[in-house]
Amino acid sequence: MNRTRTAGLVLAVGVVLVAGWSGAVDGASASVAATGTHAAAAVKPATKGTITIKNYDFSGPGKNLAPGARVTVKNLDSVTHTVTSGHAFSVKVGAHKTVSFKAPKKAGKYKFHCSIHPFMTGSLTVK
Ligand SMILES: [Cu+2]
Repeated sequence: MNRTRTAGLVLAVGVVLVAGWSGAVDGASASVAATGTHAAAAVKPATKGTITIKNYDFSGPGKNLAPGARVTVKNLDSVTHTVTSGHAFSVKVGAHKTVSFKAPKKAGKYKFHCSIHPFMTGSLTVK
């Protein structure tokens, strides 16, 4: 009887190990949600990001930025644009030019727009 119980335990440990290899490090009891949390924690805020301007439209940075991260702005248009977020940051980018600025040090979501073409909007998140 003892032998059967031991065999069962070994089997259970084996299942835990297999679960560990598939990413659920907390063992067999780890839920799908816990795996998701682990995946999110693995994505660290980036120390640099890029905002691309094309056809009067912002794209990027597309990921969370670390405080003070270097943000590169590429303007592919033939006109000047700005990347402006109130007092947090504002840079002017000439036609076909690339500039960079430092993301704010304070965590938060910063909406920005082009002060020349206010319909152009985007956002970046500092985490
Ligand atoms: Cu513009």
